[in-house]
Amino acid sequence: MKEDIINRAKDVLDANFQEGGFTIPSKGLYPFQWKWDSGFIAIGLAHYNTDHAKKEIETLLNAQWDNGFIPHIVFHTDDDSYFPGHDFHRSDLHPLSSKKYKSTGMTQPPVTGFILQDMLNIVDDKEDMLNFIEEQIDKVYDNHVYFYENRDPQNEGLVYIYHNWESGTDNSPVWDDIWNTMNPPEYTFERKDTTHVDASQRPSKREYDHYLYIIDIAKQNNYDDAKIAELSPFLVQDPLFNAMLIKSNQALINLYGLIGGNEDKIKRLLNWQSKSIKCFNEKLFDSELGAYVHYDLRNERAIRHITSSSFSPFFANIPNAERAKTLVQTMMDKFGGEDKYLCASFDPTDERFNPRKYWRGPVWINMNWMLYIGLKNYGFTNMASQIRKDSIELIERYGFFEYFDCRKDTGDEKSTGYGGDNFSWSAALIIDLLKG
Ligand code: 9WN
Repeated sequence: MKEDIINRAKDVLDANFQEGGFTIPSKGLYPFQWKWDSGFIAIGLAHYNTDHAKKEIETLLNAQWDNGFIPHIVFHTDDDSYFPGHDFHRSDLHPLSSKKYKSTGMTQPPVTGFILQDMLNIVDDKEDMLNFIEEQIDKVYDNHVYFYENRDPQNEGLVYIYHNWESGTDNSPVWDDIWNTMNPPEYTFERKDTTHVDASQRPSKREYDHYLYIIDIAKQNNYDDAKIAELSPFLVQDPLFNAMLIKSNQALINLYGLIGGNEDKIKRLLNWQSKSIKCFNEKLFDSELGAYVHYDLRNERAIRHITSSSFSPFFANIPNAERAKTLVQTMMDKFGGEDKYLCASFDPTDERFNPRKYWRGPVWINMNWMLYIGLKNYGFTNMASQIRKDSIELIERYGFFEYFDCRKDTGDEKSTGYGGDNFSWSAALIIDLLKG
């Protein structure tokens, strides 16, 4: 059974690998290279095709801008089956954007640092992988410099995102609080996603108006970070995004340690690290909810809802032992129970929860993978095993979908996985969970 899933997962990844040396997340729905997808995909590839794993990361990092920024989508081809495409995003407006690759002008969670370390841990030929890492690591470091120098206006050690697509958790109910502060124009455009996936599983047209409007403001200012910080109606300190940055800081410290030299960089990373972890714990923990929450920097208030991102600090070793216990208790009370698969992307007890709509409730394998590793490292073995078991069961039951209903019994005989099928990171991370 285990070998069968691994073989089928490899088939998914191989079918999604493109001539240009990158892997699309899902055929039809997502035809380009996405930043955090690439990282998760490289982990799966590292288990059986090191060349492709290296290529995946190299191709992404080749599209880096001269200011260290790494975009969320790299448009390697002129495929017009995705909206909004490169002609809407217009990365060329930024003076330091890549001249060679068209991309978006927004980013995604900074996974690449810890991915490099994971790749090294997975492969047999450590020397070869360390050589590769030595070639690439400064690009990732420069990306962290970009974040701390441009995305932290109050010098807190916490970086902001200026668009919900930067979070990776695109239509989380958390963003509803921001949408309530905005009134964007009605855009006229042709949705492409809903030609691949039922509209009930995707964001609404009105949500897309908000998404496009924020990009328009950034474009009117040529994607200038200082202007975005001043003007964007969406400016959020996201626990998931910052936890990934902290996890990647630590990986860079470890990897530079193995490579040798680079004392100045290690010193700078260590400074960011202590400041970021401290502020993360002081500012983003909500003791009444017993969980970490998002902070709306534009409107200077916490967004008090619990999501799977609320538990991502486990992955980056952020909570102390006492807080970790509180966090697990919250997870068990609200997200756990015999009738549910772990871990819903949004609090199932909250009225905004929707079990089948994208990031408003469904289980995502990348979040589960992160939570599994985090909980295991903290010694919450039962909870970690449950998340691993549930992830494997969902894939066995439904296939390599993008997201899944967390209810074990939906009362619907036709229940299936949701979103894109043959979804790359679901395949990649199941390989890692099964081999780990
Ligand atoms: C916008 C590719 C991406 C993921 C995101 C996921 C979804 C895109 C979309 O697909 O977002 O970036 O068009 O909905 O939410 O996490 O990286 O798989």
